[in-house]
Amino acid sequence: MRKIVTAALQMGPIQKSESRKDVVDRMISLLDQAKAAGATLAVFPELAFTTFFPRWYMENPAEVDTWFEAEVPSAETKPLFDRAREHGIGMYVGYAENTSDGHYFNTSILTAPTGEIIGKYRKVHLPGHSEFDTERDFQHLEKRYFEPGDLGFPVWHSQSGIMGMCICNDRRWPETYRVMGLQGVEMIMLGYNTPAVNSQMPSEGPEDRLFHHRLSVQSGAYQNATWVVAVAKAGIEDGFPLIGGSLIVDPNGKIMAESKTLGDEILVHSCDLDLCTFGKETIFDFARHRRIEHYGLITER
Ligand code: CDT
Repeated sequence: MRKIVTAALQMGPIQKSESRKDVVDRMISLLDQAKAAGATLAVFPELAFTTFFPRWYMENPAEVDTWFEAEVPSAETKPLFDRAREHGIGMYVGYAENTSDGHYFNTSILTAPTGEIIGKYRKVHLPGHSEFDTERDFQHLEKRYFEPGDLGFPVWHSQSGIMGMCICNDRRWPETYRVMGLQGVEMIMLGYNTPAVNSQMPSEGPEDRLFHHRLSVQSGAYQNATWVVAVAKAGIEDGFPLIGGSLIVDPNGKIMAESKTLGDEILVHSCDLDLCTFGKETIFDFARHRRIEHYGLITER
């Protein structure tokens, strides 16, 4: 058995006024709980160090830059990385990345339990819009602040398994899971910030939002015979509600753990990666059963 005791570290809201230091202190407290529960893998949300700033329209580049990390770890975030290394916990952490050559991405990194950064992913599917939209109840300006990820969907070997990453809206696209599935992925980690109402259709509220979230994650796990750990930033940020519903889903698509609150909360499950084998060798043995001669349109349009 290849078991990874995995902690989904849901975070409650982060208000616009909160400092990186306060947020990192909260994250360290969650990591300490993960350690006490025996975890060697911890998954944090998308854009974990700040409020979900793409809801704010900004024109001043200097103001935009304040939400991005020019280096990770930085002086402010290093204590988190130090604590993870001391605990022997590998981490998935989402943050806004400002590269040294002037690019902007919605990024996640993966560390090994030794503390080394072993993987980087940049969000491919950017939802929302790039200009202020008067038709929406609130803004979702990811297309303004981020470039589409340029790294594809790689996988990494760590903790005796094959690990993959994606971010929030990526979880709604079957291609995300399948590209990693084709590389044998056994554990997909993802963080998210999902508004609890649809800004373009207020009748679509938290129940629908949670339904589509579970549907996407559970089907991605089942159809690719992989664990998926999906972790929210939840609760009301500066008046704008985000769903919770953090999940640990097994390779059969079944929910093994789900968060109950909209605050900082830890879910722990011992994920046996060998449970991926049956699906990968039978109904989802891609080499035997896929019919790629009929799939061309997927990459043509
Ligand atoms: N962060 C993120 O990707 N959120 C999106 C909201 C979609 S509505 C513009 C999501 O898919 O949850």
